[in-house]
Amino acid sequence: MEQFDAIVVGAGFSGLYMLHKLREQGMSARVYEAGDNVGGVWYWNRYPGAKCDVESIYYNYTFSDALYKEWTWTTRYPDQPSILRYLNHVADRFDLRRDIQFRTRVTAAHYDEKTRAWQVKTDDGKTVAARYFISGVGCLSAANRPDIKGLDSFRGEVFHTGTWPHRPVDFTGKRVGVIGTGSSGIQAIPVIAAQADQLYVFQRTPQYSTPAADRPYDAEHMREVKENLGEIRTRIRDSWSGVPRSPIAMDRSALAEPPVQRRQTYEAAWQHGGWIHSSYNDLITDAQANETVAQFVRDKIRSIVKDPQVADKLTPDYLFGTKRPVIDTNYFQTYNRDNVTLVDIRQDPITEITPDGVRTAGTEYALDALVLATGYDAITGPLFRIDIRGKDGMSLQDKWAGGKEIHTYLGLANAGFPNFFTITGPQSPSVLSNMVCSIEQHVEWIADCLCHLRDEGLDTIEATVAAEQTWSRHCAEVAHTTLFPRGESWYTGANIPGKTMPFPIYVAGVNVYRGICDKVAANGYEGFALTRSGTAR
Ligand code: N01
Repeated sequence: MEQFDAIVVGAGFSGLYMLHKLREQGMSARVYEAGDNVGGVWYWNRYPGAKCDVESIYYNYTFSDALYKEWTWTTRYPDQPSILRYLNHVADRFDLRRDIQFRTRVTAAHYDEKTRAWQVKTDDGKTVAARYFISGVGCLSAANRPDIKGLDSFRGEVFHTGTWPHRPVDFTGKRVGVIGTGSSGIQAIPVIAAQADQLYVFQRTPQYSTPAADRPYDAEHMREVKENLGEIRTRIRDSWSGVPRSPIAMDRSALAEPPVQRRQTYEAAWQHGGWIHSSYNDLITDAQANETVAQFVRDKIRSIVKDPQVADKLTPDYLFGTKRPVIDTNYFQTYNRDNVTLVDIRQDPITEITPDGVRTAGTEYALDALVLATGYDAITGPLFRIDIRGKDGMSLQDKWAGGKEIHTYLGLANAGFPNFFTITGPQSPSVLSNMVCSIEQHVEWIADCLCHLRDEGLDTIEATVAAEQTWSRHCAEVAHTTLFPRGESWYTGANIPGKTMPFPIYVAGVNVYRGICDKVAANGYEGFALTRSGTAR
């Protein structure tokens, strides 16, 4: 059986950097990647209009000055092709491909207590052994294909935004249906509408969305940015979300300002583009403050969408930001087009998909193509696709009661699963942060930890049950100081029938979180049991 120091799953932002760090430390590693190239979610998410909603200059690695200087982003928000080009460049620049096995899915990883190694099985029928098993599967890589009666009977083409084909898809002259109005649907809908003959949008829940105001970066700005990586890195790391916040009013409560001034603030943020919820410091902690921004966006929707009945259907009534907010390019304007129809499936539910289209309780919509923008079995989904078993054959799925309970230490490690690390795992800042910032922090922490184990001649590291309980409790307590747990969203599995999980994200901020992780390491990996040749210390 082949043996490695570490096996890493996934060749996205996490897996690529993890491999680079392991190699730097002289460790042997193999990365398994299901796709036939690097990129992770950015390899699969090729749907029309796919873009990141974190600004380009922040949504990239900051570990290498040379890499940062040699890559030039051309627009404020990076589109999918640019991000994929960037990750391919990273893979080539650091010669990473030779340790990545593509077109291979990890199916199982079992910890063998006798050898203190992980046995990792892949779908090519092989098993390899490694001392460390590291997940870089991401939080949004298990596509949610909805269980709608008759879906397989549809005669036209069916696409999922998260597994878009690698060939060009042309909707010209076609009648297209889109199910789902999350980030993916909201990005794809305006682009598909401009191409298709007719577009029918099947909306279950309306969304708060604000303009991205994407624009080209000018050359002088990019020159300055490249010269100031040190400062940018510090600002990213010192921020709450891994994105330096806009300076607009964020040191104040929304309720501390008179309504006229508050609206001016929101208007300025709307015109500037991007995340409006950083306009004040309490929009996500105080329901009354939250209502001020929610109402502002509702008014905007009503002012953009000409048909008041359509505007009503597009207007959300829940707490702003508790479902992942979206930034868009001409989303609400798209409903003013003659070839776009909004179907509110809460009022007129989909009863089945027929060979010819979508049937709702009231109408039948004839379609040539159907786009499922129905999101993901998020956060636990990608991990549960692998049969991960720790000590005594305990599976991660059983340990977390299928996702109904989540217990981790720092979102990085699990009691009962020695030498297993989850990059951006549940109960870390993950999806409520700039993922690349959080990935870099986790990868660097793990790499330092593995060096420590090697230097000290230690075999295993395992979170203690007590540390895990304390962390999970702390995570929940912090979450409940915010409005996040009050929303119905994929954060808690509300989008998947039968799935409910406790709020799985650590929301004290990437700055606070980094400090905690660093302190744990500085205190000799407090909260972990470290063992050497059968002895615990
Ligand atoms: O998925 P979603 P997504 N019948 O879960 C609906 C990141 N991302 O792929 O809200 C009918 O948000 C569902 O309805 P409801 C980002 O973190 C980032 O759009 O559950 N409808 C919802 O409208 C994002 O949040 C970027 O009631 C069904 C939609 O489908 C995350 O990925 C771009 C249904 C799914 O929305 C996921 O976004 C893209 C059913 N059976 C994604 N099942 C950027 O960086 C689900 N829906 C910009």
